[in-house]
Parts: sequence; structure tokens; C-alpha cells
Amino acid sequence: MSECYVLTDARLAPMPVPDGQGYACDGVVVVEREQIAFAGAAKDLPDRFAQMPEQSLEGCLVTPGLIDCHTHLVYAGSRAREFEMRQTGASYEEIMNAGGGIFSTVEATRAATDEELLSGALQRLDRLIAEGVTTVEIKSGYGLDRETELTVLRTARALEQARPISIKTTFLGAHAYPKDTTADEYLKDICLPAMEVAAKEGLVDTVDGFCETVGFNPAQMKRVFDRACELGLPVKIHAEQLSDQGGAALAAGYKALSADHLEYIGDDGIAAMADADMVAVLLPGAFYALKETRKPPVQKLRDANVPIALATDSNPGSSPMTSLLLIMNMGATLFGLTPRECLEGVTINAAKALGLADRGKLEAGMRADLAVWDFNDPAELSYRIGDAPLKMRIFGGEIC
Ligand code: DI6
Ligand code: FE
Repeated sequence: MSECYVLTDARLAPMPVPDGQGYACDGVVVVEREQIAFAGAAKDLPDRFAQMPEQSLEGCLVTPGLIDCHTHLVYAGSRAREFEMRQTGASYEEIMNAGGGIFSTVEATRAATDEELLSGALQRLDRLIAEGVTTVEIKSGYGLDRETELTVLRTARALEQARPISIKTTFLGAHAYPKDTTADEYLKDICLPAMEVAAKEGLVDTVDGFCETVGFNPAQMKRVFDRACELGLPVKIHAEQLSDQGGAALAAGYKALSADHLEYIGDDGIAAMADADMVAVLLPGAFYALKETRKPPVQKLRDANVPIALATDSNPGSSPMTSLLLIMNMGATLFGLTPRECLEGVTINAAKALGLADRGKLEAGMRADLAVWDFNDPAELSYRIGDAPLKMRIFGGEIC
């Protein structure tokens, strides 16, 4: 297609449009090189675009390209055996304390070749791409030694060369610490130096940590965040997933982009997140797979005006899945989000959780990352279960 083209007869969502449904009918999107030049009602289309090549979308829905803002996509091995153990009564924490869990994935990831890591990640990434995903965040955290952490981040960066996708990387060296050391020793000798090298090599966009009884305590998280600040990197946190450690409030003190999971967050944590303008990233895949019964306090987050994002948390242990559309369905069915909240959770609010102001909205000046769906009602996106009726995917203005 040419440098500039016009998609006509579209429905656009999410839009702040006064038809009460959250979408615009008879919509038009103008794509100019890699940006959106106009998005809105056909009657408002500026004259200068009237002569550009047109393609009718025959009433189909256009959304921003979807954004998966929390994944652990690069790893090796499978944890199907542990799934079997959990089915016969062992808990996630028990398996981890016995040297399984994250540690079994660390072992497999260290043993994998670069090609194996890349091809495993590509398989998972292709499933996301097939659902109209155009930006994916990927964390390290299955290396836990300097070389493997760097390899995982390099692999994440390499995915951007292999597919039409934006990748944002997150250093999650503070995911767990090897059994033969203490958390503090690991931070001092391995994690913090690895963060520094990764940052110098330009491999890190954000720094994250697992603040949990089976992870790092708030004082240890503070060390991680202090070093991230010294390196000029924004932070986020895995917080209040299995217990309330005050992680979200701690991260708020560092103006973190997001706190993720949050099943056990208390009122103080929510207030701190609201003050710091943080995003609550909810991960219903992990909630479901761990058979968690405590739900994140969605109504309290709404009342406090904390934006809510949704993500796959794709990882081999607590969320072995690669469907952001299924996550939207789970966000609605398990957590009570509205279809509109689910869509905003994988577009505008997911962009905010990554600190990205150039995407996630159908607006002039945004990146032309778009998904065109084979239906017209945005509620279909979270209503359907395990269905991906993507008609067209546009990445940086290119149809692909
Ligand atoms: N929380 C999670 O749900 C994942 N990591 C984390 O910090 C689980 C990672 C795993 O079990 O491999
Ligand atoms: Fe996670």
C-alpha cells in the first residue's frame, strides 16, 4: 500500500464517543507512514485525505494493536510435571521451596542454546501476533546468573528483528535467588551487577522484582529500585500476589509505572498507587492457574481511579498461556471487568503500564499499530472464549 491510505466504513474502539457504546460508527482511520494521521467519524475527515487510496472495512471493528504489558516469554522447558503435582495437592510455594518452580525453569533456561531460547519464544510470540498484539513486554528472571540474564534479554531484543512487533524489555533479576546463596548475597554479587551490565548494553527498558515471601522482601526490593534509579531506569513490581508485603506502596515511593497481580493489596497500597499515578496490572491467567480464590479489589481500584491493565503473565509456572483475548475474557468473567475495561486494559492502560505515550489509542499522532476484527461490537473481544477472529493487523502502518 502507499505511504498514506484511508480505512473507511470502520467501527472504532475504544473511543470517547457519545453513542453510549464506546465505539464510533462510520469511522475512518488515516494511516500516514508509521502514524495515525486521523481517526474519527467519516464526516470529520479533513479534505486533504479525500484523494488518498481507500479500503473499506465493511463495518468491521478497528482497535489499537493489542499490548501485552507483562510476560516472561523467553524461557526453556516445561512445568507440566509440576502441574500434575499441584493437581494432587502440592502448593506453588511448596514446590518452589523444594527446588522446583522457578528453579526448574532456571535450570532448563541455562542449559538451552541461544537458538532453542529464540525458537521457543518465537512460537509463543507468534500466538500473540495472531491475536493482533503489536507490543509485548518481556522480562528476564529465568537466568539468575549474569550471563543467562543477559542472554534472555538479548533474545527478547532479537525477537523485534524476527517479527513485526515492538518489544519492551524488563530486567527481573530479582525474581528468585539460587538455593546455594541468600537473597542479600545474590543481590550484591549477581543481580545488581548484572543489572548494571544489562543497562550499559542497552538491554533494559524497565526494572522489576518479585516482592513476596518466596521472593524478595521490601528492604531487598528497595536495594533493587535504588540501583535502577541510579541507572535512570523506571521500575515496576510483582506485588501482593500471594500475600500483602506492602510492595505496591514501596514501588509508589519510586514513582513506579505499575504494580502487578495485587490479589492481596490493601487500602493503603491502593491509595499509594493512586497518588503515584501507577497502573494496576491484573493477571487473571495466574489467578486461574494457581486456583487463587482471593480476587484483586477491582471496585476499590476503580473508586481510587487507578487505571487497570490486563496481561497474560505468560510463563511456564503460574500462567502457561499465550492468549491475550482469553485474558480479556477472564478479566471480565473472573474479575468482573466490563468489556470496555478489558479493551482499555490491553490498549491505553497497558501502554501506560509500559510508560509508552505513543500508542494504545486511536488518535492522530499515535503509532499506526492497529487490529481489524471480523465483527463490529467491541464486547465480542472479551465475550468470546478462545477465539481470534483477526481480519487484519497493521504494525507501524504496514499490513502484516
Ligand atoms: N509471579 C508469577 O506468577 C511468576 N513470577 C512471578 O514473580 C511465576 C513464575 C514461575 O512460576 O515460573
Ligand atoms: Fe509475572
